[in-house]
Amino acid sequence: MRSLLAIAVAALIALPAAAHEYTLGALKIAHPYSRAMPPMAPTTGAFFAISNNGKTADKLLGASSPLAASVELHSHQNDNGVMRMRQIEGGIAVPAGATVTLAPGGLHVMLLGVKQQPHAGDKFPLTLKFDKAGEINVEVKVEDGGAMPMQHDGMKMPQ
Ligand SMILES: [Cu+2]
Repeated sequence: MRSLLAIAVAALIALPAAAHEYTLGALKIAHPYSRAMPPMAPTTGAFFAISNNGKTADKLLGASSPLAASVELHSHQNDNGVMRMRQIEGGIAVPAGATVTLAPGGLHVMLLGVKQQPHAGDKFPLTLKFDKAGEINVEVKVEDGGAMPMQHDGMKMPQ
């Protein structure tokens, strides 16, 4: 009993230390994370915030990861009450002085054809490609987020 409690407390202490960030030119990429998914799920999402501290607008053009066959930039749109994911054409704009947040239910990086679902506590590499700032490799931390399955191509989100 006592040891179980100790493990639980240790897990709680370990979680908040997860914040991590990266700098690429005028861009700051804060806390890339993902949510643990069921083992057989073919997709997962990656989320982070991009701050542009420069004087020129930039754009997230795309991403890649050895974890997935392909990676797309997606948005969620409310289409007559049904949340649908759409691929964003032309990239995600990051205006000068702005912070753009990718989060579950909104803008996200979608990993398709995931070779092996990572578990909570795992990390996986993700390369982000920006129009002006170039490329950066970040580590995505997988969190236990009560995994809401991310569905694709106009499928209904479970309510
Ligand atoms: Cu998506």
